[in-house]
Amino acid sequence: MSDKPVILVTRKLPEAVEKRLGLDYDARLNPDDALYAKDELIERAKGAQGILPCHTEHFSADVIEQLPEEVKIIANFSVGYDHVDVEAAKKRGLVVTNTPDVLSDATAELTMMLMIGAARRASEGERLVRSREWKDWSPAFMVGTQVTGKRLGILGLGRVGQVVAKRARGFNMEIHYHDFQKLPPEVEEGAVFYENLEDMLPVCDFLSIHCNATPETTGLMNTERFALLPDGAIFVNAARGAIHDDDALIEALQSGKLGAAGIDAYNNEPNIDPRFAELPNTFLMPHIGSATAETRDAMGFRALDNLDAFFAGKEPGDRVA
Ligand code: 8YV
Repeated sequence: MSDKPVILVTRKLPEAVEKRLGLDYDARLNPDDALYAKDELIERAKGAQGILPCHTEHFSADVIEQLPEEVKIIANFSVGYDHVDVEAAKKRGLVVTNTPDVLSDATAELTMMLMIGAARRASEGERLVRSREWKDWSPAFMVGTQVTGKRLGILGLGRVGQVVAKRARGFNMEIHYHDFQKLPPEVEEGAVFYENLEDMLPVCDFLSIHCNATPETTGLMNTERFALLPDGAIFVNAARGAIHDDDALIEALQSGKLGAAGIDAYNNEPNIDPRFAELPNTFLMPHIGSATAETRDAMGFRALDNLDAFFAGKEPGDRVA
């Protein structure tokens, strides 16, 4: 028997990550990438000192309570950790870590794609070409909204939000933001701060969500707040679906209050509200913000750095509980 710590890895990870994992740990891998339901997750955790999960595994208070005693750390392969009940973990003395920084570029890239794809009617255009239904061209054909020079509101100017602001400046966008507090000038780089979200919404030609999903931010974008946006505004969410209320968002898209939406993060993934797919003015991606080969390797290595620190008796760099 090996004396290496046993780590339950819930999903198939990049090859280089699994290779490094195998050097220092007794890794229980998931080569078929099967999705473990609650009971299976708890069962498979027996004898493991650590778990390396993705956001697809839910560590509710109930699951945490039933985890075997020997499990000491949950080293997430994700920056978001809304799938873990952090208070329940703290209560049990479980260490929880995440993978910040390494996915900011990839997620900001996808955000720009959502913004441009929604504004320039990418879904409609692609469908026309692929279905061979494209028959004609005219000056009025597939006219969208210009991104260049518009006002972009960023809800949460954190790691990802800051990279989005930089990329958007490349399109001469004017950056506005709402966060818990005003950030230092070197971070703001000229962005305009709003203490109240409600004061920012009327100036957002585009609104992009980059805050964490917490009880305070859940359902933040509701009917009243969508109504405060300029008519025809474009809504982008590559963070978490929990931040927007599905009914409110769909109604705003149906009524034309919103011109379009670019979405990568939904409520109830992957069984999302079917109305999103029926709307012509949505540009939809399946939660792939961090899905680049470079970033997925970096996320895995970051999770391993956290495990290494923990099992060396040190404080993991990205401890959130
Ligand atoms: C990941 C994400 O794909 O890191 C996050 O919080 O939302 C995604 O980019 C996913 O969470 C991996 O577990």
